[in-house]
Amino acid sequence: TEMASVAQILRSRFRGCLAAAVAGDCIGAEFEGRCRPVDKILGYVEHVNKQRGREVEFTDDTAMARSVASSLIECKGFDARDMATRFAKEYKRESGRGYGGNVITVFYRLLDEGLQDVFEPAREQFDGRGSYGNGGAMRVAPVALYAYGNVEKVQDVAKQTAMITHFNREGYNGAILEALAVHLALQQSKDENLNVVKFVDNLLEKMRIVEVNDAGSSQSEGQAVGQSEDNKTGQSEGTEGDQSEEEKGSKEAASSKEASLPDQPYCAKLEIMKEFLQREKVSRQEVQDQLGNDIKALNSVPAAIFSFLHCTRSVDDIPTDNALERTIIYAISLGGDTDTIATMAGAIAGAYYGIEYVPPPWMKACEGANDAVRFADQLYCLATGETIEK
Ligand code: F2R
Ligand code: MG
Ligand code: MG
Ligand code: MG
Repeated sequence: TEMASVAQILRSRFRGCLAAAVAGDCIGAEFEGRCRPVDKILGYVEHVNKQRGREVEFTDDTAMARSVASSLIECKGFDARDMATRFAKEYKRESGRGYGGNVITVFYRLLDEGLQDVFEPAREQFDGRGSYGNGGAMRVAPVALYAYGNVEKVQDVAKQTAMITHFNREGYNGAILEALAVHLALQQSKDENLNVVKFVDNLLEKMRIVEVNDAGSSQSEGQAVGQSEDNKTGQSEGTEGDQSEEEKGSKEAASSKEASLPDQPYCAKLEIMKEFLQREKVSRQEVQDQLGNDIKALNSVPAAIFSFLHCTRSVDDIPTDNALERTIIYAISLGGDTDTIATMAGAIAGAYYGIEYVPPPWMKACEGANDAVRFADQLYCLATGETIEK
């Protein structure tokens, strides 16, 4: 029936999202911190495709995404303490997955059973500024699946899950943006060509509100502030200053057409992205220079979203008809934090194209790809209330 096929398509997209995220991490990890010509990446992909039995291993990106997914599934919702414990225990179990240099000090503190406030270790990172790394964004895809259909919930839970380790506004806002991109990809009809400019406009509309709302905090000056309105954790930092003054400033910022750094850094990058997408040609150098390709959330989430949108069309030096495969190869070809940019681009592309686009040899070669399908099915049941017939 028609209903069944709508459900099947959505389920395929849930699976595609988490499986392509795993593939992006596994394949991208080979190139992390490096910038290699596309030929080398294509050669490596061929090697992965021929892999017999031996797995291409996932890194911290997938390890943490698995904790996000399993926590949401086991708790049937977001429980900060449970998720924090899973992150820390997983790190203790396999500490060699290539974790960020500072986040591991958060894990050690989270293992302390006497810890009262699970957000405290992250808040105290970098003298109270919090981490601006992309660790909150790289693992957020399961949140967009769990909160499917409720954009407020997507944003709120994305922020909370990120804040367990990343209390800096660039860190958690990157997670919100990545989750919104996955959310939006899931909603797009595939009956017509994707309107990539409209896609960015949709993200801009949401991120404008997100960034204006915490631009009033003094966090960019080094003060960790920021809790979502209806958080369950109870603690608040209390923003200083006159509320109405702040609101006035926010309104002015919202109405100004130019997104100005540093108050709306993600909006500024989305504006650049929109300009790139309207052009006939964009060089990798320009993308690296203007959107970034490093370990900061601000310098990797935009690159991932751009990779997805750019690769809805053919790319000269990537000779594949499979747009999901093209997205992951292109994301890796940007260099820098390749596993993380490719995992985030993969999550968005998978949510749009579905599991059918994830090459079967990748499903075989990439460690954890089949687990991802299982997590996706469980999140699908949780999000829709449906049961899956085996
Ligand atoms: N760690 C890596 N890659 C490097 C090593 C890989 C491996 N060992 C190998 O060589 O094969 N990748 C993974 O880390 C990224 C996610 O990191 P996350 O979770 O955000 O970590 P952290 O420690 O919070 O932040 C990362 C670094 O950013 C700098 N930083 C963050 N906030 C800062 C602030 N407020 N002030 C100054 N510096 C700040 C620090 O240097 C942090 O160590 C992903 O790429 C994942 O794949
Ligand atoms: Mg990694
Ligand atoms: Mg991390
Ligand atoms: Mg990385």
